[in-house]
Amino acid sequence: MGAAKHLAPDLAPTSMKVDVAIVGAGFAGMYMLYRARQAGFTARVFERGGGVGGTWYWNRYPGARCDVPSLEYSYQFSDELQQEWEWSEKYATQPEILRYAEHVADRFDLRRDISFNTTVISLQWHNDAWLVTTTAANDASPHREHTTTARFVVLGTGCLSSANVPRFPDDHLFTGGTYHTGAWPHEGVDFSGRRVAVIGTGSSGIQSIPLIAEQAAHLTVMQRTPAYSIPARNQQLAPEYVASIKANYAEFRRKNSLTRAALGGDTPTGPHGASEVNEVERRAALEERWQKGGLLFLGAFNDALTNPESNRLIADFVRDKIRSTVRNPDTARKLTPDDIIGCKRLCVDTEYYETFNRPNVSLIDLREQPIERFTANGVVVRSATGSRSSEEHEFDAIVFATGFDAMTGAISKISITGRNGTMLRDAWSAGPVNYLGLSVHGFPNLFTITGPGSPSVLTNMIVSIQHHVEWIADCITWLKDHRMSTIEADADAQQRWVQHVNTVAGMTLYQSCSSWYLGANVPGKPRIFMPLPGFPAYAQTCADVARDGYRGFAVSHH
Ligand code: NA7
Repeated sequence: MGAAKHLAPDLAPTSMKVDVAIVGAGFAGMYMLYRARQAGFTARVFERGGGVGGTWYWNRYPGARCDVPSLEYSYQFSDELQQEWEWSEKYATQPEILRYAEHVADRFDLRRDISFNTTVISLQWHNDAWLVTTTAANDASPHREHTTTARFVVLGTGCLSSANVPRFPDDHLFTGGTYHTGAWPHEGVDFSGRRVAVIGTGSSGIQSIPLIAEQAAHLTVMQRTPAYSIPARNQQLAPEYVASIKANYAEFRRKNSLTRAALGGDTPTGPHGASEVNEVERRAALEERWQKGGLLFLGAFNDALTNPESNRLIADFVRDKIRSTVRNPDTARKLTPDDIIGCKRLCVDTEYYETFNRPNVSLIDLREQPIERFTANGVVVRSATGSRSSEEHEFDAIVFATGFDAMTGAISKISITGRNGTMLRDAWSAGPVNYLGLSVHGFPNLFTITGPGSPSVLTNMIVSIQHHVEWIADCITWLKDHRMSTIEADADAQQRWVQHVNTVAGMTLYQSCSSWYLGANVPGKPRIFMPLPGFPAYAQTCADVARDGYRGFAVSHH
């Protein structure tokens, strides 16, 4: 206080006190606010963006759409909400999901406890509370910082919210427009008549490429690794189907949450391994899933991600589909993946492979023709001929569909200092160690929603979010009821949990490729498999831990 008195009024920190500080107003932060209030806590949400929605606030690129069916990708905590909201399509578009998030914010009067355009820059554990330091983008002085004191901090920072923008030699020279799919201009981008490059062919590239191709004069796709993509078979939702789900929504949700990925309970994983059946049966099962469309394609057999031979048979089916769709054999060859299917997240598309049959679309395989440098007018890549020569491709705009510093990126942007001055970035220097994906030793009363070490991105995110928020709300209520002041993961329990996640991931084929699940897409990031496969077993463990008086946690009295 003494020091603050002498600062110019503009620089004086302002102070607020709440029970729970929540970082992020995406689906996680919004529901955490709702539950904290319901449990009688005061809470404040800090959100970098100008509105609610998180991922769906930022990812406004053409074609942005959820790859989990709308009737599942929605909250289930309020029956009135799930009954009254009308989804229009099997897979909702980004604008529709954003409208839903805004509807939830209004319906439950959430906005009054959310500070928008506000970035959390540091969290410091001090005198048994967290000091939350924030800056607000719309303050008169950009240096003005605010401090909030909170007993608990919940990070709802999102798994895919920190953009990965790779650097290339001379990239500052390019004079055309550059865009990252995860930070798309709100006013949209008109590509009509323009020569456009898209770098990256993960989900964001695969969703945007067909739509950009329809608009642009020419589209050049720059691909480092070909992805496996399954047709979405998106469609308007039939009112009778919606009515049949809504008539028994609770049962629909229950069935979904009993599956490994907490989705698709109506389309259970097949009872056999892909190598246990003959070729005719295998092709029939895969064709049926291909026609149905979507992520559940991989569930045709029960060993897609555990048996390399089965995985190869399934991958061969998709490789054949690519070759029979793409007319130019050289383009088809470049688009055909040769690694484990499902190792990187499967993509879901509408007319992706077909787009390469358009005369205004070309493909550069960056493994054969790496990017050498940017110029004022475009990008120089090595020539296809195999000689040492280079070729320049001119563009008016370059789209980076290059993904995210996943799962830990947004957390590591905040300077977090726990007990005894321990920095989270030091505790996580060899990878994001934690207990249950919810708590880190040395960081009392700090929770992560869908943190590394929990099923998160391997599941329907909203189910995982809802599960974590409810667990955290129950935990802090229990602390209050038992007059406890702090809770923190034990070092031993954390160690065992990290081993458990490694063991479970090690039983799968997930570790065989350079995916963002492993942190392998960001240069210098420690490689550790971050999500934990298997939602039902995980949810059971979390319930058991709570029932046993928060086994594996240290709790302290007032
Ligand atoms: P992804 O899935 O991480 O895809 C990023 C793409 O960008 C992928 O094809 C990468 O190739 C490519 N990439 C990344 N860095 C580079 C560099 N330096 N040069 C060339 N190409 C590069 O991100 P998305 O946004 O598409 O999807 C993220 C998730 O959102 C998705 O899984 C869904 O859950 C929704 P790579 O494969 O690394 O060789």
